[in-house]
Amino acid sequence: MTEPASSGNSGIQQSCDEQASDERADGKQLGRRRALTILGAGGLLVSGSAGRTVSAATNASGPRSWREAGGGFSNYGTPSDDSRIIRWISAEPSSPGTGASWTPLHELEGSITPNGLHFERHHGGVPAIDADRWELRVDGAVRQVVHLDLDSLRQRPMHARFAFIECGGNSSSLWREQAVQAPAGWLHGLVSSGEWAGVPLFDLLEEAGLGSDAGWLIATGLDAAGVTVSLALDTLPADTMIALYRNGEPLRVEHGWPARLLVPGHEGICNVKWLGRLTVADRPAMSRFDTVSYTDLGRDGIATRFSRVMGVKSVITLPAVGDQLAVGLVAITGLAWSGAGRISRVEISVDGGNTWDDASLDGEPLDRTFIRFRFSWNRSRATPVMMQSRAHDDAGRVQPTRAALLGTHGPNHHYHYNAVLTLGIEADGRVVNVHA
Ligand SMILES: Nc1nc2c(c(=O)[nH]1)N[C@H]1C(S)=C(S)[C@@H](COP(=O)(O)O)O[C@H]1N2
Ligand SMILES: [Mo]
Repeated sequence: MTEPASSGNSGIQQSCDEQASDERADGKQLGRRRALTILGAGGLLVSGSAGRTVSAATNASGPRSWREAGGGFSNYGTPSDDSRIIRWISAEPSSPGTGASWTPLHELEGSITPNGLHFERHHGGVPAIDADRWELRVDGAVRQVVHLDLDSLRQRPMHARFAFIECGGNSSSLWREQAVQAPAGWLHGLVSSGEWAGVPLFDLLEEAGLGSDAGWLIATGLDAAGVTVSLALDTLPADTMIALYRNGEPLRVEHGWPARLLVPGHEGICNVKWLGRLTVADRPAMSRFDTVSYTDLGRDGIATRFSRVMGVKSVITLPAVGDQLAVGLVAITGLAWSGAGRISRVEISVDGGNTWDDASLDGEPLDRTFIRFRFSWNRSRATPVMMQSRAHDDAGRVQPTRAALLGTHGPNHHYHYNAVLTLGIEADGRVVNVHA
C-alpha cells in the first residue's frame, strides 16, 4: 500500500468515525509541485489531413532517442512521469483496509477527478465481490421484491450525470484550534467529482411498487462494516442512481464495484458502496451511521440527525502550502461545489475578508458538481496578506466565516466543516494555512 506519510500514523484513528488529517509528515514533503516544462514539438509526429504522417517542423530539437522507434504500448494507458500524482493514505496499521485516501486537489487541474485519484473511505476494508454471484435486492414495504444481477442492471435504461462526493468528515482537522500545515488535498481531499452513469433509483422503486407506509429507504453495503444508511424518501434527489460506471469505465473495486448508491449532493456515507440491499420501510434503521456518526453536535449538547445535504464550499488549490510566491502576478485557482445546487459566484479576498472580487468560473456551473474558479492577483509588494475564497450557491447559501461556523456548533464538533479557508502569504512569499 502506498504510504507517503512516513510517520505519525499511529494514533491517527479518531474516536469519531472519520480521520483527522493533522498527524502527518510536513506538507512540503507530500505536496510535490509539478514543474511546468514546456516541451518543444521536436520529434512529435503530426498526422496530416490526407492521412499521411509528417514530421513536425521543429523536430531538430530534443534528444535523438525521441526520434527512434518507440517502445511498446499497453491495453490500459500509462500515466506520464509528470502525472505520477498519488493520494495520501491515512489508515490504522492494525486494520489497513480501514481508513481513507485523500484526493491531491492541489496537484490536479480542471474539475474532473481521475478514477485512480478519487478519494476512498473504507469502514471495513475492500470486499472481494464475485460479480457472477452478486445481486441487488429491493424489498420491505414494496408490492413485489425485485432481484437484479449485474447484467440485468446494465440492460436497463441508464442516465449519466456529473456529481461530487464529499465525506461528512472532510476538513475535520479545521475544527481544531491550531491551523495544520499541509496542502489542500491532505486537509480537504475527501471530496472528488466526476461523471457517474447508472440506473435511476426511482425507476426501480416504481417497479417494486411503494407501499402506503413507505417513508424511508435503507441501503446496505456488502462489506464487513455492513454500512447501513437510512434516507428519507421525500428528501432523496430525483436523480439518485444505482451507479455502475464512473468517468466512462465500470466502477473501480474500491469505489463499490459492481454497484453503489449515488445520492448527488448528499454526504459521502449516503453513497453506499458494494450495494446489496435496498429496503423500503416506515422508519429509519437508526444504524450507527444514522446516529453515532455524521450527526451535528450543537452548543446545547443536542445532536441533529440526518443533516445529509452538503454545504456550499470552496478550496483554493493553487497557491498551496509550501509554495513560495514572488512579487508580481499570481495565478489563484481552486474548486467550488454545493450539495444544494449550482455555484452562482466565487469571490476572492486578499485582505483577510475586508474586500472581495469575483473570480471567473470555467464555464457554466453544473448542479452538485465541481466548478473551477480562477483569479489573477497582482502581488505588488512583499507584504503579508490573508487570501480567501468564498462560494455562493443558487439555493442562496454562502460559505460562512470560521467564526460564524464555530459560533453555531459546539466545541466538540467534527463533521461538515465548510467555513471560508484562509491562506497566509508571508512577507517572503511563503504560503501557510492560518485561521481567520
Ligand atoms: N459499503 C460501504 N459504503 C460506503 C462506505 C463504506 O465504508 N462501506 N464509506 C462511506 C463513506 S463515509 C464515504 S465518504 C464514501 C466514500 O466513497 P469513495 O470511497 O468512493 O470515495 O463512501 C461511503 N459508502
Ligand atoms: Mo465519509
